[in-house]
Amino acid sequence: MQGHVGESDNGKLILYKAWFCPFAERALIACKEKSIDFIEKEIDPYKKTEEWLSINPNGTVPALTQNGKNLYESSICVEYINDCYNNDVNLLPLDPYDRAYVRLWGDITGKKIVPFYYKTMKTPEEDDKKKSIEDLLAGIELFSKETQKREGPFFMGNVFGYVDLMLFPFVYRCNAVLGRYRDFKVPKEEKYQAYNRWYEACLEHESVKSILQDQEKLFDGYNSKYTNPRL
Ligand SMILES: N[C@@H](CCC(=O)N[C@@H](CS)C(=O)NCC(=O)O)C(=O)O
Repeated sequence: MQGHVGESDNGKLILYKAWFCPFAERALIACKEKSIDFIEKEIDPYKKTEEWLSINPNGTVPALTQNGKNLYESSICVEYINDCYNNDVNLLPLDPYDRAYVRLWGDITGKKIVPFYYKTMKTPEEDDKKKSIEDLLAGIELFSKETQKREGPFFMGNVFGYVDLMLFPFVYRCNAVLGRYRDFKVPKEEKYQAYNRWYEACLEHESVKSILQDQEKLFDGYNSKYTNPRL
């Protein structure tokens, strides 16, 4: 269900998102995984209205409201959604070590992959571009090596969860945007094998499929923002 800022929630969770935002997709996938009846509010996070800033003082999506209380930051929203709803589906493992381990890898991929997606997209210099693609691939290789430790196809094995949803929206954009904008491609080499298998499995996973943006639409969005696609 789509709604507008300020609409009453009747106890339902309201998720503020923007169609182009991979951080918001983390929370959106969590809602779908948990089969929640929630309200989606599409907003422009860059318009810092008083009303929007009263929900999230940082003015970033995702943010959520439930029963008049607000939360923001994608990882916090995901954990809240996981803790509040449907205990039959656990996005984070129940075992304390495993729970800490997935948080650790959410953090590692957030530092070793996510920033290099943005850097590769934004950098105009040829040398910097080459270096940031190398850094991005090094992060993906690290993730691949760790994923390979289990049977797969997902990060923790057979069950889709926290690390998968924290990372996938960004690497999907690596293909959609960097693939065309920066000639970026993850090679079909042994060291990326677990990653490539993981990517295909996520792409076919129901909750992910239900929220994926069209790659052309994403590319057009970024293309108009960074006007020369071949910089
Ligand atoms: N650390 C935040 C980052 C969220 C974020 O940067 N979202 C972008 C859209 S993709 C945004 O809302 N930008 C608005 C702004 O920076 O003013 C999170 O994990 O939720």
